[in-house]
Amino acid sequence: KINLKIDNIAVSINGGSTILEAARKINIRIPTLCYHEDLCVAGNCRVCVVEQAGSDRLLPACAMPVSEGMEIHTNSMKVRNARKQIVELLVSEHRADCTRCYKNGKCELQELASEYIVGENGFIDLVAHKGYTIDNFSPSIIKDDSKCIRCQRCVRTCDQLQSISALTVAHKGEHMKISSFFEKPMFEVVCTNCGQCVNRCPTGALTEKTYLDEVWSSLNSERKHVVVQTAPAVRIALGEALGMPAGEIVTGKMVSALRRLGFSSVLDTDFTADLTIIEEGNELLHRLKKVVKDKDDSVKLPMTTSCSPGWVKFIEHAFPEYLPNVSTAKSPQQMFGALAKTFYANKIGVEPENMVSVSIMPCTAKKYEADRPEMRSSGYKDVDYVLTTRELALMIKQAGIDFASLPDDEFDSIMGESSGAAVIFGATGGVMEAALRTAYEVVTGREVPFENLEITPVRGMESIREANIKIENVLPEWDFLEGVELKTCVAHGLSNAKKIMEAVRDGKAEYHFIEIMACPGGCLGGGGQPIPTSPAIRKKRSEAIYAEDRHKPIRKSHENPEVMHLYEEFLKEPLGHVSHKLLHTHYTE
Ligand code: HC1
Repeated sequence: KINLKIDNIAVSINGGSTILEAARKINIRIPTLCYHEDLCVAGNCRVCVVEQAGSDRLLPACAMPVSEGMEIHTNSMKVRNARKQIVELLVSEHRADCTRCYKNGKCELQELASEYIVGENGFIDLVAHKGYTIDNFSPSIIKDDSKCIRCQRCVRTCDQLQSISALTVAHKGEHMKISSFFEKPMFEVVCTNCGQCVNRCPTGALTEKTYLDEVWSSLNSERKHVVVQTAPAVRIALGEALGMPAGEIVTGKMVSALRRLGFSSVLDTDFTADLTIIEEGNELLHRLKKVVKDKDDSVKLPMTTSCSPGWVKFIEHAFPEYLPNVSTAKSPQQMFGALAKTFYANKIGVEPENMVSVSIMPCTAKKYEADRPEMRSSGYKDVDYVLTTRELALMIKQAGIDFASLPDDEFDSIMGESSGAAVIFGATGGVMEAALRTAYEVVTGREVPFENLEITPVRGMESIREANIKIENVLPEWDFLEGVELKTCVAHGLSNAKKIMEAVRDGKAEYHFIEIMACPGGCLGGGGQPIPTSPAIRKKRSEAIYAEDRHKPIRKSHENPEVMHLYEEFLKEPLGHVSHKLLHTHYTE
């Protein structure tokens, strides 16, 4: 342990910790901008400077390790003056038309500018003297260079967490900027639209593309029947953007709010998450049969999940030779969209052209997914508009709804029922766990013992997790699986996905089934979730997801009565003709 004093308060902390970590331990707040808990330290913005007794130098608290006997002052005149100058300089390089900015009120630079009373200052307005670009070609992300303070959180996110490097640093000195390959629009480079950069950008330089106006105008159109679906991970994070603590489950209030906003049918992506398990689980069993029993080498294993659109885009770019390994099952969002404008529209007597399908997602890549040409199997755009959790919170605020005092409501029926297995889709490992709960029962004909329902080896925040499951005592039709050890793997964050795929490619890992989610923590840490999304917040959201599963009366996808009804009445059988038309697709390089 290292002992030091910060603002005359004694603190003891492990060696190797930084001054910032020591200060946080004793609840002293040091402002930061380039620092982010998920990323390696850059120490380039200097907003976190502190003074060390006996030294003339100011030290960056985020980058400076503690040492024995150190005496640090975080609030001396010298520190305050330096910070104020740094913030003034950053503001002078930033197009500070805050009232017209999407991040107004949620911008970290704006908060510091207000804290340090940065009004008129001695620096010239550099933005006014520079050209800048606003790239809004992507269906998911807007990049506005005039708002960028070059902290490089986005660059480190894209490189370290996601292994993409769609965003890089270009030029030097005052010309330095955050750029893309050959300064092309984000839409034309390898960006997966995951939005992790958006979630970490301290200003309005990277924001989601919003479709709020389009959704409001649909809601105000008398001719339109507006159907909304809500992703598993929205219900455990939406409250954060509306003043509630992290980890609060707000499913019922969210449903109430959506009704008050005027959505005609309030339905659940969790319903199609259950459906995905049936379709994708059957696809896995079908592939196992072809490979293990029929020795058909045209069928590929390991099979990977396909519900995370950032992951699908990643594999298209980085490992196109493995596209046949991606499950053909569409994501729950897109299965929902395809069913909404066919099965559901028919059920409620609405012409599909008069239906508007909106989804509320924790994810910016879902906006891109909905725009993909493959996603029009109803004959229309299956999902018209995708809003993030943050955008829904904004709608609720705009409508003047006091969210905390809303009563708990239930989803509408037909496509609103779901199991606990569907809810856990929102956490890394959840799709795998949900699939295993169902596969066990299908293959053995026996119920999963209650004490084994929670498959803990695939849970948690470890970046890559494996679980090998010996298949025993199977039903006669699955005899080729008797004694097979099913090898599964779960990874979250695209840098971990890359490691897994390299291991598979190099013959260093043999799996049957791999779950990959593009975002750290899975969808609960999605790019469209409330900001901030820190490791501690992801943990709380994850606990909430598993609590929601525990409270559900049905915890296995194949026991969802509305899904069973859908098969009886419409789909007839898993992987059948209708499923192939509406619920499956193939991805291309
Ligand atoms: Fe996800 Fe999914 S879990 S991809 O993370 O399979 O976004 O929440 O909606 O589609 O169900 C996201 C979440 C989400 C889909 C489901």
